[in-house]
Amino acid sequence: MSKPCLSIQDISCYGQCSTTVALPILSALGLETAILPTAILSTHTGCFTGYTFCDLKGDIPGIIAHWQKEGIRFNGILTGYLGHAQDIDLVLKLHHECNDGPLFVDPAFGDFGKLYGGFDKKYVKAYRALIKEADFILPNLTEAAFLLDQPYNPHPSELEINAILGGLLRLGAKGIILKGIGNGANTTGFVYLEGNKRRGYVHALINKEYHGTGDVFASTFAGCMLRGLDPFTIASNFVYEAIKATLPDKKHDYGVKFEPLLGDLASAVKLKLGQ
Ligand code: PXL
Repeated sequence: MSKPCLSIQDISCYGQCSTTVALPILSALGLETAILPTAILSTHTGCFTGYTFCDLKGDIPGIIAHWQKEGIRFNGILTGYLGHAQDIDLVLKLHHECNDGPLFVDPAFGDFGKLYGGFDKKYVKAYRALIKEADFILPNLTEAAFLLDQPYNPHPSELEINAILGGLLRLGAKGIILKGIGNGANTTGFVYLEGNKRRGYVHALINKEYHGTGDVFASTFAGCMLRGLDPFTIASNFVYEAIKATLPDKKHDYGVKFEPLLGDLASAVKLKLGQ
């Protein structure tokens, strides 16, 4: 029985984020996928109002029990937006009992100094258990600030970045990809820390915010890692190109147009395999 990569996050039926982003990206990278939807929303919560929210947490224990009965296992787990603090224990159960690969955790609970609608400090507190178990965490500066229970600073100095990384290490994080860090006013990027490896990745800042870019980044990162491709360069270039491809459509700001670029991911895999 083959072992798919399991994506655990909500289904936002409309809005180019979470599951509808993760599946095409992982598939373009040639990975078999499985999903565990934590909730179904009519849209994401970012720039829509009046969305529906169907909490699926009651179904998850039965799904896990059935998978275990069937002997289903995974070669990696990617988590994004979870609807509920209880989902965290269920993710950990799946990781401990059914996963033979890395656990990638994109906290996906806030941005621009604020928690997304529906999340509170209790959720953040519970989330620390997941940070401790993850092989890779991909927080932005907002999520890092909440995890460390400290004020949000959108432009931290080098010293402050080191303090954030140190704080996340103390929470038990292993590989940290801290997003939203540039090198001067006109760039953005991320810092990666694992053991004594520390690298910064920057690219030109495009001055327009889109929802779902974190999800595109996390899926590409996890998929490339599982395929043995360079996840750092490929994931940051992919997000950058997707934003660039979206800019001409002024009415499209709820997500990014990554779909025309999926062929590039498939080509990267082919090149790696020498086909
Ligand atoms: O893109 C992250 C995300 C995922 N899922 C839902 C969201 C958001 C961000 O707003 O609302 C439901």
